[in-house]
Amino acid sequence: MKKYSPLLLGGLALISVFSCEQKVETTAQERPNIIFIMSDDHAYQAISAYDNSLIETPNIDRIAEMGMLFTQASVTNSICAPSRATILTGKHSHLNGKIDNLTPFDTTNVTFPQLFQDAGYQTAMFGKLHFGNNPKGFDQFKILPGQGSYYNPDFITKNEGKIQKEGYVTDIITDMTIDWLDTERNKEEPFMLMYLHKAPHRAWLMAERHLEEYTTKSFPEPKTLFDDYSGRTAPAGETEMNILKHMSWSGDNKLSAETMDELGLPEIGPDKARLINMMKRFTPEQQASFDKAYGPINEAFKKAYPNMSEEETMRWKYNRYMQDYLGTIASVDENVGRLLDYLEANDLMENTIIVYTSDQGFYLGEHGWFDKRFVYDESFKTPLLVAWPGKVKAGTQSDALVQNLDFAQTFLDAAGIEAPSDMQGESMVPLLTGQEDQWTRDAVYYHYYEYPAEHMVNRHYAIITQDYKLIHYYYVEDEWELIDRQKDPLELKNVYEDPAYAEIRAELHQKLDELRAKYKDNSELSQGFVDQFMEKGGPDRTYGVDQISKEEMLERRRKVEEKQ
Ligand code: SGN
Ligand code: CA
Repeated sequence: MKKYSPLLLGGLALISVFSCEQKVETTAQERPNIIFIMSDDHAYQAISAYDNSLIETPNIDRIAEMGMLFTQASVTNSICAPSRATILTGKHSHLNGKIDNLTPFDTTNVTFPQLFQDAGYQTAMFGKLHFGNNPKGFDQFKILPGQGSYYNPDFITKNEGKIQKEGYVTDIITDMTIDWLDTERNKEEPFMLMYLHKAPHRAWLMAERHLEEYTTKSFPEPKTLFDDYSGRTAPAGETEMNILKHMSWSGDNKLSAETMDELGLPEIGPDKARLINMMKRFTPEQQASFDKAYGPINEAFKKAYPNMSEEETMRWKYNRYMQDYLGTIASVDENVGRLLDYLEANDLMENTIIVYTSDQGFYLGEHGWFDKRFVYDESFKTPLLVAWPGKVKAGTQSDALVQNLDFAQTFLDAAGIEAPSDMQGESMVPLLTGQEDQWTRDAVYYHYYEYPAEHMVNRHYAIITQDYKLIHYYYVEDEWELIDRQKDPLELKNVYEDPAYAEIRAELHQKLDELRAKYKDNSELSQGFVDQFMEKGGPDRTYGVDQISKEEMLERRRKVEEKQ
């Protein structure tokens, strides 16, 4: 018989006591700290706790090892600032008003950090917010202006105005975060800390120390890299995020203007300017590191390109993309490790909820794409790993349909702070503490608005259950899609018109109507936003890389209106 040490038995007893705990009781003294770690555009396919075929992320994985991994976490609107607004307000985009990256955040919204501050928590935010205005409810913040820069970035700070820091953004944000924990906060009081990375956002500039390793690696391709979009309605094929057609040669794939000229490569968007602008921020040393890594890539491509087929070019661009994208994640993982080490060394693990997530998922070549926006899994879903030692059982997994909409109420619940009644999410605390039976949600709602705009992903809303997605593309299309998530996990086939699905289709339509009513979304509100979009365009504006004129856009819109 195996012998267990008294220490291990003690540990097991503790785990079982915690796992059958009925309710999370929080008193003033034991109010948990919260560390919300969020990166920007981090696909779950690039976290080894989910899938290790692309990269090992041992430090991010530590959070899942200590706690719970969510396999069906998703966002309500797969784009940066709207996701952040939903996280902070606990409301869908149409109610908090931040439907896209273009409209400013309405600062009269109540956000959960304000409620934490009012309740006596210390609050701080470091990194990317992307709101165009400063966050409310923070004792301290140092945020990147807009998208921010990878190298030698500027920060907008609460107390020192605008500052510039030399170095790599992921390292700097971590230094600021650890510094606040170590020297600035009052160690007697609980805290709520938001640690928000810019990486791995486009255009994927990795830290100098990762260049050599990552620019020479090869990565496996997804099954749908050469998707021809034939199984779905028009929007999938009309979008401008195909790696072959829309990923820029210079800004994204790091070919120089000289290489492009020599090969006669046509610019995709403001192509050459992208790389030139990014490099303007480099110190001479940083520039030299980049030249050393990307010089040979340019030379090899110059030789190979004249004999490359379209298929080979797609493969080359995909691998180049993965090298840079994953290279930036290497630094996120290292820095998350630094923070976790700090927490361990300073007895901060015990009463702290640690969340790792992303503002949305990302396509890593699935459907031939980069970017996000669609409700298809890789961008609709987002990574979510939660540790709360003592409260969340280590190494557990949940397949519940949780969303970024739920964070505000989850944190408020865990801290024993009352949530405003108009927040629309649900607390995940029962799921985290082993009371799944209290979680009854069987469907979530999605609504994406940013169109016409970069990448040209049409507006759509959807209901998503464990088994199906029912999607409505509206505005310049009027198309329905039904995806069978169990039979068609790669999401290649629209079965909306298939008679075998007539019953489920009717059921989902009804459920979708109910969800739209529950969350108070209605076409009138969306219509107002649509009109604002068109007004912003101006008479001569064209949209997207493929240059669709405003007239053409209005014509598409008119056709849909006529049909209705
Ligand atoms: C930039 C990127 C886009 C990206 C948006 C939104 N273009 O505009 O590819 O979709 O941000 O991203 S870039 O050429 O400037 O890199 S988000 O994460 O902020 O929503
Ligand atoms: Ca993002």
